[in-house]
Amino acid sequence: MVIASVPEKQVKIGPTQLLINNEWVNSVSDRRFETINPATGETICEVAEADAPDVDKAVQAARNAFTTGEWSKMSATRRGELLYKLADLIEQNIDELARLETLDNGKPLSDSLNADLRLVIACYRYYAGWADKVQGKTIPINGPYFCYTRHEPVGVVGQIIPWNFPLLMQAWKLGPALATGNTVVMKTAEQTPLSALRVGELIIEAGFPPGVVNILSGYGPTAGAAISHHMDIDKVAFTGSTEVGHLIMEAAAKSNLKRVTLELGGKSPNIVFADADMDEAIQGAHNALFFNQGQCCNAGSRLFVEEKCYDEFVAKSVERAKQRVVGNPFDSNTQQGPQVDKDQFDKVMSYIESGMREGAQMLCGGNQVGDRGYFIQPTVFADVRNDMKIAQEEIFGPVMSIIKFKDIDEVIHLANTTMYGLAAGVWTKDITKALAIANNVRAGTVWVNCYHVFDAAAPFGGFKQSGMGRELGEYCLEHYTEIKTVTVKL
Ligand code: TXE
Repeated sequence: MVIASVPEKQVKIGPTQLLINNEWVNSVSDRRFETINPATGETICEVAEADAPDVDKAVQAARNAFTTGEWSKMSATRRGELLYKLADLIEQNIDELARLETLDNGKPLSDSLNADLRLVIACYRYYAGWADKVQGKTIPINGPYFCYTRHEPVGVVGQIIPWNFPLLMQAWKLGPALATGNTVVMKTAEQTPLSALRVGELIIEAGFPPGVVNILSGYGPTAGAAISHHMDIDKVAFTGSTEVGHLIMEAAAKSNLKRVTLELGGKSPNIVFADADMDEAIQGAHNALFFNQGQCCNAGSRLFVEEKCYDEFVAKSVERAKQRVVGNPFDSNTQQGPQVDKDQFDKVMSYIESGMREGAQMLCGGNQVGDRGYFIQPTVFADVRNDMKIAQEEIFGPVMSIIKFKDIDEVIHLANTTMYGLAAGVWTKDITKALAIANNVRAGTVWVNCYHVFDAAAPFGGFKQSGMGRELGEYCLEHYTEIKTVTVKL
């Protein structure tokens, strides 16, 4: 493990104000807050801080665009063209956006470029293609009537996104909302406001009319809560913690019954049988947990390993974790950057202490790397029990928890003993075992002999307290449309 020094890189900082009605404005209060480089702990710049009055302004702009503006009159084909244009502009600025993402979030530049940005561009293109293919049905009802359905946009959509994949979460939310004709008030995460604002500039450049996309930087309990409680927002789409997911639903229930979709936390089982290709399973389990500094809602954070291969698997996984290159996210050989902020760093360190207290065996890692920024050593715990805190709560950091199991019935039971149900993985050469896991584990996604495979066309979302509704794919469109039944007497 190597920690390089963290030289400051020249990264072009884009806009720092709020985007409302295609104009860059200060917040009503004129307040600003700092965004921090997690690799150094130093301030990058200040951005305008939105609160309830700014949300009101943005909602008004979005409502106007929805009901009376150019957007409501625009053809579906043209909406699709604008999304294609946005994807092209992002592609033309891919290096700049990747650098900005790495600066604000801390993820390795190679990941920003090759994972996040590639998926962002593909997502906008995928939904651009859907824009003129969302259609209703004709229904043969009884009597002298002609009956058909229209799939209409829900209206003004509030979107609240997290910091772990800032640009990708923006794309997952904007793509389907805009393809189906909604207008948007988006609040980005307070840790990572910069890249989404730069995309705001590209949205204007692409030619989206005023008010269609409004982007606010700000905090959750203020600007975020103003969105979830707003009486003139028709739907809220949220990605973040399960705790806040509960608050969002409560706010929707107490305000105007706005539609709610939630993509929340996870504690996903990743199951390795002794008949798996061991090298692939070890590398796959390593990526499943450590990718993105462990800050993935779908991380393979409960690693179940069959008794027969347990000792070999643990020893090799520890060796693999020790080789992981932690350091300056702008270095091309870096595999792991810092955690996103001090709060997340402290949270992860407290789970490491909890694992040791509860008697799990820490085989490597456990400490901070270097003395500035929020870097944590890749950490592996073995002999974890499924009822320990580190196996039940979302750590969201580079901490692998390995649990031994005897047979398939036991592992299915253990895998389902969690309040979450976001994703799962299974590694085996036996198709019967693989499908038994796929059918019986209660999770929205199951990966067989792979992990973290995402595609804009494949739906993603959670069972149980991991969320409601699905993002991506055709399935997502239904959450952004209302169905209207029209009956005509003949
Ligand atoms: O999440 P929050 P935090 C999990 C992960 C992480 C933990 C806490 O375990 O360690 O959550 O992270 C906005 N009303 N995930 O504190 O607070 C907030 O401003 C409306 C999993 O960052 O849920 C941000 O924009 N909005 C996850 C967004 O919610 C509110 C990704 C997420 O922040 C709000 C991130 C409120 N009252 C964290 N309070 C995933 N599913 O991928 C906060 N927000």
